[in-house]
Amino acid sequence: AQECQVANIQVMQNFTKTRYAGTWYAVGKKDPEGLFLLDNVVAQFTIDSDLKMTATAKGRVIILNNWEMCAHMFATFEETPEPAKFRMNYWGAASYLQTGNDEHWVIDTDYDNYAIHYSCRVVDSDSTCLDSYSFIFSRHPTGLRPEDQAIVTQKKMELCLLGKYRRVAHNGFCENSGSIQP
Ligand code: DAO
Repeated sequence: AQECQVANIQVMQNFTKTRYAGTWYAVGKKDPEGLFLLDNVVAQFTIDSDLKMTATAKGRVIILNNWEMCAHMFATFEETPEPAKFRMNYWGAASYLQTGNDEHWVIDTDYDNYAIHYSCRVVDSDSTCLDSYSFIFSRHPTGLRPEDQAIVTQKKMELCLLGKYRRVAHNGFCENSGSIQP
C-alpha cells in the first residue's frame, strides 16, 4: 500500500526558515528507539547572516541509567532541494550526550503558534518508517491553542503516528541552569 510510506509524507510547502526562527516549546513527542530528550524540551532556531539555520535545545535527560540532568544541545542544518527537509547534525555540550545526523522535516507550521516536526531514522523494507521521532512544538509554553489541535491531530494521522505521542511537561527543570544540572 502507498499508505505510511516515508517517501509519500507531505511536508510544509514554501517553508520559510526566517519565519520559523525563535523559540519553540515541545508540547508533544513521539519517541524514537532509545529515547533521549524526556521533557522540558525547548528549542531555539536561529538564521545566521549567511542564511544557514542552526538551533540550540535544552531538555531533561537521564544518562548512564540514573543520572538526571538538563542537556544542552546544538544543531546545524543542511539544506536539501525541498525547503522543509533538512539533515540535522547534533551534539551535546558534554561529550557523554547524544551525537547524530538525523532527518529533520517540518511537516506543518503556521509559524506563530504550532509546528509539527518529523524524523525517520530507519526506513523498513516495506518503505514505511521503522524508527521515527516527532515533536509537536508550540510558541506558547502552556500548550497548543484549541484551534490548532485539530490540525495537529490530522497531521499525526498522516504521519501514521496517531496515538503514539506523549505530552511533554514543562516544570522549570531546565530554566535556571546554564548547560549542565546534575
Ligand atoms: O529525544 O530521543 C530523542 C531524539 C532527539 C535527538 C535530537 C536532539 C537534539 C537537537 C534538537 C534540535 C531541535 C529539534
